[in-house]
Amino acid sequence: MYRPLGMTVSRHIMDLQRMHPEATGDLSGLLNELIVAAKTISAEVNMAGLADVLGMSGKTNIQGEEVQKLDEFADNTIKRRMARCGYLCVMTSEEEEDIIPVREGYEGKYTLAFDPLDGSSNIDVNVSIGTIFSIHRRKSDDGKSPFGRRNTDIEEEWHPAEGKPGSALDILQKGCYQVAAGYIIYGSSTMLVFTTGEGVHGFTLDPSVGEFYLSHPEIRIPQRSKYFSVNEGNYSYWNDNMRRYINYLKEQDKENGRPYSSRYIGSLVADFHRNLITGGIFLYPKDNKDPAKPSGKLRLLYEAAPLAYIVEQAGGRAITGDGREIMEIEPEELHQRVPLIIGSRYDIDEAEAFLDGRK
Ligand code: P6P
Repeated sequence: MYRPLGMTVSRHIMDLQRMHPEATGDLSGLLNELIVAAKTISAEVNMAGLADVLGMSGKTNIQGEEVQKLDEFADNTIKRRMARCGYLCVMTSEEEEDIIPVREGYEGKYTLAFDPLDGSSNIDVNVSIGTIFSIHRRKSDDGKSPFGRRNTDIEEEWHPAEGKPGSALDILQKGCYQVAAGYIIYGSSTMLVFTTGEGVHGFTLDPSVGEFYLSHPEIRIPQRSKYFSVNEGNYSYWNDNMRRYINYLKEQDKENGRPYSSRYIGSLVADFHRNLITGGIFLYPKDNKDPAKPSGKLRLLYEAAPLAYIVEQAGGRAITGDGREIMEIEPEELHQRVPLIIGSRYDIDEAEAFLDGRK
């Protein structure tokens, strides 16, 4: 499909919809509502240094983390706007313990999982942060996911329980059943990057117009990289295979493109976005640093699964490092954590060989 630069994201979404005559326009409406929420958050984030929104809110979230005022603002902005958009049957937020119901009488056929402001510990030091979202179709009355195959782009004959509130069961679906996933990165510019299963496209916000314009059509992650992103401060908590892999990347072997360079911001969306554009491998493996988090720090529904969908659509790969593809994990609870190793396919394959003990 021809995508001229200067194309707005709204036009891009409508063009995608036109490619599916059976589409009802609900997904387009849902994405456009999310985009309005993103613009609202972007304006607040960019004012953070000036307005009295810096610092802590004095509350803690389900993860036991201090909730920053901007976290709260972002969470509320998305919740309030999406609760009555009419396209969702249920939502869940990384900041909230339980599912978030939609307004009665406004129930629709999709579900939304979101991390309203990931990397919030970086807010006060002006490091890029981001919003991550993941969209599924609700399960049908018989409790089955509507599609049996990955990244379906065909609306099969299916009758959702229209008009009924959704439940956690509608949320707890494999990443491969996602209908759309994306993130907004609030950095030197605000960018929206998302997929609906037909490639990955990036849009940059022109704040003077309030429009997202296509700036990165058909994003493809380089198959091999020269960057690795990991918090080496956790080295002593990793297993031997993980240590061997990172040591291997740092060895001098110019013929085989090593040593790699280390790039780690400590803000997942920023680290992921850089790797998506330049190539790279990001690792947040399981470690024995915190007995309460044996599977690492990152969450499946709000971080790993949406970014896995994006990276696979861009030609990359996402695994746990203990034999599982992120997109195939059956979620068991809303705030489930998983190890995340994601990025350029060659590097993920090589990391997997070390972590399996095969290399
Ligand atoms: P660490 C930010 O708090 C976050 O959730 C992700 O954005 C980031 O990738 C990770 O934690 C950083 O964790 O343990 O390296 O500080």
